[in-house]
Amino acid sequence: MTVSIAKQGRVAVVTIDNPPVNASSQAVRAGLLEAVAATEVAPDIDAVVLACAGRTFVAGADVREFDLPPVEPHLPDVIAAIEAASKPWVAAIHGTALGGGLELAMGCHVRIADPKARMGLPEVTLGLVPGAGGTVRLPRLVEAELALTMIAGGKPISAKAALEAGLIDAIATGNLLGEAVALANTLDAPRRTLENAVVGATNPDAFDKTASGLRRKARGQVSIGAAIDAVERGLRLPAQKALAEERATFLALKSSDQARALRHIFFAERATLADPSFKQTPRPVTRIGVIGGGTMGAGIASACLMRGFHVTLIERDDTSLAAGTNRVCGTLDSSAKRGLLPDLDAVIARFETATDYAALADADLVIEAVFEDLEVKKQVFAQLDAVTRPDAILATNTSYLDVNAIAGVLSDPSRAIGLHFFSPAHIMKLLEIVLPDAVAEDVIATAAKLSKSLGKIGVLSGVCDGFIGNRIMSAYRAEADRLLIDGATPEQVDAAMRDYGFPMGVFEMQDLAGLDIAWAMRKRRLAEGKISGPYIRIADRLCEMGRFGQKTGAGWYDHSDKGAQPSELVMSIIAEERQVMGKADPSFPTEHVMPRILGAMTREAEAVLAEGIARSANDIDVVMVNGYGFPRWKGGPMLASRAAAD
Ligand code: 3H9
Repeated sequence: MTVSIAKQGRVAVVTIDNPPVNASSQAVRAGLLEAVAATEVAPDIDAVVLACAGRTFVAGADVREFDLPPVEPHLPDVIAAIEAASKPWVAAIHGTALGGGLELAMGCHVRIADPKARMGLPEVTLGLVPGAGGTVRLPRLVEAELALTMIAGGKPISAKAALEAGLIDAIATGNLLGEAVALANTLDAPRRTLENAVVGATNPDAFDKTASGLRRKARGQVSIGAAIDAVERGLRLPAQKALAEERATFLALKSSDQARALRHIFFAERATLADPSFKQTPRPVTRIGVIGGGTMGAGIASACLMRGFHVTLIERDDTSLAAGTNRVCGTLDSSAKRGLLPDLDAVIARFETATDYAALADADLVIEAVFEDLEVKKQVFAQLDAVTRPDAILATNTSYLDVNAIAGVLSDPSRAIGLHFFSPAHIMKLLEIVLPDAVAEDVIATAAKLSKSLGKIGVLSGVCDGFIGNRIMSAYRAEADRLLIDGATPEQVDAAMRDYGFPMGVFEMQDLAGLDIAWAMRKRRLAEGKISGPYIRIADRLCEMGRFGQKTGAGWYDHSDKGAQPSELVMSIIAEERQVMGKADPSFPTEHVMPRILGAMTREAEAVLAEGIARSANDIDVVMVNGYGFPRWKGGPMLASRAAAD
């Protein structure tokens, strides 16, 4: 039974059992409505506890139903029936009460939660606003600014924060269900959230500031603005009117392109490693070695430490080791200050450092993050071959180089794999898992499990120059250079990309990341004869002048305390290169920029797919959204190009 009723004394315990996350599907909604009817007329029942089986309270509406015609009963009606019940309902919350799940809990008359429970209204992340009363009931329980950050920011809060804010009434100290039943026994009458006055804003200026900050951050994502408007209506309008308007906004957004795109990414992210052929038993991993304490290595070490692994960081000498150790400790410290690491000492206790590879003798997995040079990486792997256990997995964090060549130096290449992290590695969600020809299946399974343990989204990629993401990025970067030759300016290209929804444009991105890395790559590819077609020298000329971007104060733009400014020098170099290439027209229609950038992206993505480097178009979308700033609400380049073709 999806919804069952049991009796504990004079309390009915209504349990939802709808794995995996107790989504409020049609069967759940119908079952709940029946439970309201049954408990209302049962003479031996005085109160009701609403609980969930399995790992969580209701984690929201069933997102899979959003592409189907709506089927009654609708969630707002179910919640209204619970709220109107004559007997008190107590929500017993464990795991995550999200979206429709939290709305259901707010329709109950009292809420008690497990100390580890989290609660939120993440509908904006799916291109929606809450559609079952969330924007009307939450401001009747908590202060307005908190309601705004939860609804328009989509941020869940802890049980402790929920108790302090007034969202829940109690935190269980032992058995959640037992304490919920005990609480239900003490209640005389329902306490209906909708009958509360709105709590209002403690600090109206802070509310306005948060709202305008969220609108700025939205960058074209419609649901965020709609959520702010809905909260403002929830605060201002009579409850029933605000409920009707919220529902209308929810239904309009549900069928919007942005919501469809966000659902596409939601499910695509969860399917990247679903291939059953990789479900071999993973090798156990507790001890991880990281070679290289630069930005990337230190980030990887921090990411592993923060997720409970024992880490040994290796550097070539004491000075570099001290610098790498400082980087790791700095990251851990700032994470602890933000409340992300409750026990910093325990994390530091799992951190060791050494200059001798012998310290890796008992490592289960070693990730190298040394200088991006094939010979250097091969040497590192040869040294690792000598000191590590024969079953230890050896991973390279290269972002472009040939993982087959690196694996080839091992006596057993089946234990080599690519783990391409994105910087900052302790924050960025994407992990490209690069599969060399000889890799063992249980090594792939181990990498897949590791990515989950690190809280990352792992995507499998074949070996090629740049794997899925960097290869596509190189293609649209080259197109951006062609746009300059055809008359566009860097500011024009960057502004068009920002307007489309990228956090920054391709030239701004290069200035942030440093132009030197791509320069080294281009030199290598030129030497290998891998660059075809007319070669545009603008970026090379900037690098030859030491203009490597923000870190040198100049790149595509001039950088100072005032921020990035267009550079006359760069414009004169562009003009010269235009002449070299026989193009003289220094103007370009802005509306042609994005179709050209997107066209280059999707052409390369199609090639990556056709060559079997990516396993699916969905994986490409996940990579570009999570690693390269492609606007999530456009669903990634493959979905966007399909939508443009329709
Ligand atoms: C909403 O509620 C609208 C209302 O306001 C109004 C209604 C009228 N539906 O993430 P996981 C599946 S909007 C369907 O790997 P975790 C997921 O696809 C909704 N399926 O687990 C996966 O399936 P599979 C607001 C869902 O432990 C499996 O469950 N709610 C849903 O890492 C496990 O998922 C949200 O936005 C769903 N709602 O994390 C919450 N949720 O195994 C969305 C999950 O076949 N969910 N699945 O690949 C989450 O944030 C996480 O899933 C959660 C668990 C934190 C709950």
